[in-house]
Amino acid sequence: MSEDGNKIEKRLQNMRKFYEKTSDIIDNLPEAIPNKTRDMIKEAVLGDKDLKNLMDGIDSNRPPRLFLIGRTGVGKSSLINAICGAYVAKVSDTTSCTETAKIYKCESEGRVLMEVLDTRGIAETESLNSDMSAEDMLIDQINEFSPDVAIFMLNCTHRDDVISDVEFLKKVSKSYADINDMRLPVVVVVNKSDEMAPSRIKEPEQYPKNKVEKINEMVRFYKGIIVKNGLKIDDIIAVSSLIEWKTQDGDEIDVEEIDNLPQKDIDNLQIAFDGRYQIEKLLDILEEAIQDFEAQMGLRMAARLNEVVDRVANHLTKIFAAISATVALTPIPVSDIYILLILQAVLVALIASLSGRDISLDAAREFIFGMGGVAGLGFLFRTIAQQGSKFINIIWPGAGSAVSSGVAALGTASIGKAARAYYIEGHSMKEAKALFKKSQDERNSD
Ligand SMILES: Nc1nc2c(ncn2[C@@H]2O[C@H](COP(=O)(O)OP(=O)(O)OP(=O)(O)O)[C@@H](O)[C@H]2O)c(=O)[nH]1
Ligand SMILES: [Mg+2]
Repeated sequence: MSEDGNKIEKRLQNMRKFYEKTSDIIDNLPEAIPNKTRDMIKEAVLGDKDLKNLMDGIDSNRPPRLFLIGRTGVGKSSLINAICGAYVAKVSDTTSCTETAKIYKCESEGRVLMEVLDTRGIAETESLNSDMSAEDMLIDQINEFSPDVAIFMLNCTHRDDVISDVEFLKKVSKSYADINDMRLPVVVVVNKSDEMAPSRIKEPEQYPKNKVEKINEMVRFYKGIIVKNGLKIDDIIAVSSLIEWKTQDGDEIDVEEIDNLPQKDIDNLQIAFDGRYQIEKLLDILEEAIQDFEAQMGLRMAARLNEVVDRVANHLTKIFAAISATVALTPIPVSDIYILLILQAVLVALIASLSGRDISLDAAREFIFGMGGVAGLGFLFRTIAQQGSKFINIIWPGAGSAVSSGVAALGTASIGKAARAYYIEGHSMKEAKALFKKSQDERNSD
């Protein structure tokens, strides 16, 4: 398990190293590439804000500390899984465990993704414990935990009594502000949106209008009470944390049974049905609410780790397709096809770096020729550049004597997709080639 964790860490580090080297790599490209094009590549790759944020996050992040408050069964544990996109293991911290408040670390693939203080709220606390100081004890515990954000969870389908928790959160906020000299960010999450009628419709994209309206009405209802009672919140949002899980063998598993599975199966759980609604939007809200940069990055990494590599590969492909299009804006003569091939080779090398491999531009170029069924002969590359001719049609069908913007972009996008399939998803060369061809054909048939 921790080995996998290290592997991910290593891949991310590798990618970051490659990213940092991008500038040098571009400077060292063959002279045929005009300076203007070099600058364009640099600007597109290094100037991209999303990409830069991701890269920064790799190095400077810590697990965010979330303070969850909500009634039993409202879906606090499910929300953590929904945010992480994985079934996370809870590793209990022995320092602080009372009946109503638990602190634990959430781990996946050997990484601590976040730290959670999980409480059922003051109403349940009081019912369990008539001691008047229960509330103060809980507040002390919260301050000791020092959360980056508080998440107040409510149920979308029945109107809980929220006032006692609102009053409690006001006290927590006040004492947090006194101690930390800053406001405790509070985000209200109205969970189980999928259960709003018609509850049989669980696919978020298919929620009918009346369902969405009823969900929004519930949000307004809760917001009204919270605001009226004077609790300052950062935002309120309705979500569904619904995920159904299956084992690697494809067996669907009831959530209640998961903890009885062998650890190996738990580590390898996959999503059988994804009913998550507005979780991405919640993530944006949480990222905004959290003030500490490293915790913000930690949340981003926790939530998006599984998708990070894929997202970056997609992103790079888009960036390079756009550059190819710009390069070919004035249809480029066949002799300049060389520039496009180099651009694509850089893209392939970057994508390969995401898989943990360092490949040379030569190897990347061979991969590109492999897509066209051309043997990996180095001299062909130059021959193509010099002679144009029939080879061009293998890489950019219908290119003729010049490459248009659209054709260049498509060629690069298709190469990116194939490289992702081969280097990241571990498909065979043959499968990558089929994907490349399919991507090319889709456009040609438009
Ligand atoms: N349909 C639906 N079910 C959900 C959702 N979120 C959670 N559940 C289910 O609700 C039940 C309780 O969820 P948990 O995540 O365990 O709730 P909890 O708040 O952690 O509960 P405690 O740990 O007991 O305080 C489980 O059966 C979940 O599968 C949701 O958004 N939609
Ligand atoms: Mg729970």
